[in-house]
Amino acid sequence: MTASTLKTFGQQLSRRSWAEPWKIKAVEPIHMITQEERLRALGEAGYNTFLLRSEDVYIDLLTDSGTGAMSDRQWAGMMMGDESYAGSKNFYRLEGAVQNYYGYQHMVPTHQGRGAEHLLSQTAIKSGQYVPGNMYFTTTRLHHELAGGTFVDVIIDQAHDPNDEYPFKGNVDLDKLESLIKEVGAENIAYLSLAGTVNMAGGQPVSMANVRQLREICDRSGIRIFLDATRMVENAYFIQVQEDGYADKSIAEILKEFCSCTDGAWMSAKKDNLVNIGGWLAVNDFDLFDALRNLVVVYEGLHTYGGLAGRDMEALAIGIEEAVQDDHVRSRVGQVLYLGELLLDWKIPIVKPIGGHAIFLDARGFYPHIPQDQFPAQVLTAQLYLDSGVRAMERGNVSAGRDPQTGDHRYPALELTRLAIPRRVYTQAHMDVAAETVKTVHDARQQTSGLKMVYEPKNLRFFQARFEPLDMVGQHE
Ligand code: P70
Repeated sequence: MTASTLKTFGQQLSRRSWAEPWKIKAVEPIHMITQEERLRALGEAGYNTFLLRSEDVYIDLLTDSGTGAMSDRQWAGMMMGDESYAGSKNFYRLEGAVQNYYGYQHMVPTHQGRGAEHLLSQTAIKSGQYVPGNMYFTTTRLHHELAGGTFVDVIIDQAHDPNDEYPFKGNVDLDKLESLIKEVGAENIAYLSLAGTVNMAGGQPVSMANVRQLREICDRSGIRIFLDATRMVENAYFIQVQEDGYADKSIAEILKEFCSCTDGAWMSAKKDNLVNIGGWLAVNDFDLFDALRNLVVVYEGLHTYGGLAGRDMEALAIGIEEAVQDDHVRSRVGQVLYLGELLLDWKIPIVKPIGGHAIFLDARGFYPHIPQDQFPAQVLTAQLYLDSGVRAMERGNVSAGRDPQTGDHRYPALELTRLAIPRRVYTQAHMDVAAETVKTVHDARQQTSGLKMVYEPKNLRFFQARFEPLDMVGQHE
């Protein structure tokens, strides 16, 4: 199929519209609790939106992970689960879908993305090696570190500036990568850890030109490239609409071309692949696959289910097919763009350009008076929830954690609050509510004060950390 046969209604008529290519068949009621109840709920949750009960949330923009709506075909597929311990037919359907749409030869299923990160890191990183990548992701970097590796950020500088409008802010800086190779030697580099649309940078894409150049550099030095394909379909969409020569190629064609420049990929299927749980790891090298297949039985399950039920693998195989449909991706990214453009019209500080899966509010722009060790992005998530029951996620100093060497906060350049949009779940009217709450909180920004962290877990602290408003600290002591 060529891209022209896949054009949406809006595109065919040269209109801007990006209406969803589906209608709603089942609904789940949601409701908004009172402001008094929200204040109590947030206090009980230690001012951390990860610790709220979902029943106390009105519009849940915490994450786009596992929160999407499955299609009627996927639900029908759930009834086709073959729950045999070994050799389930759904495994072969999943393997076929990964081979067909991503192009890798060998696939191991995992329970979710971090299961795949664990297996890859333990297998492909030797203690003491470096792992360059286009900005850190929390779980990815932790798995590098747990395997004895050291992550090195080689993303272009523009990615750290929320106002730089370069269209491919996910790109690797080739000079940074080459200097690292020169400095430490190719043998001390485990692999290049490349993410398609960079989550922590604001959902920013990598260009096809960049991955081609990376392939060349890595071929010259014998370094492998592994792709975090979690949101690579959305990356393919940005290539289609922004990179010369790709306007007439389908998302599916672009996805496969991009993946062909890499040696393998890991996946949190809870995002692009439209399932509530699942992941996979796929590589071309048989020996590496053999090692991964041997490790998956220790941590996840047999290599033909990897922690998933047969029915989950079936829904995932169908999800992969649906994920690469051009009209689906256009409407998905279009909804994110709709929310972002409302906020830009109101001059709210957000990361630009607008990315694929979420709007990232620039918390420094909201609260220049709150120092970074009083967690402005955490403050912003709390304020949004208090205003309207909209749940967002901190992506700043709390998420960045502590430097293992110095023990100090990492103080990242980006201090962001993420409004992630689940796939096929909310309507345009819900986006209006989200935009309005952001505006209200922005209008009240000068009266807002910081937070103190009163409980800090060792790993991935953002999930379970607890806070108190600074003006309240001491009242309980
Ligand atoms: C999110 C989720 C998960 C994720 C990801 C990328 C680019 C790997 C994974 C891991 C969930 C999350 C995870 C850690 C902190 C906060 C939120 N991202 N690579 O909301 O996959 O969750 O399936 O193990 O975005 O962005 P998984």
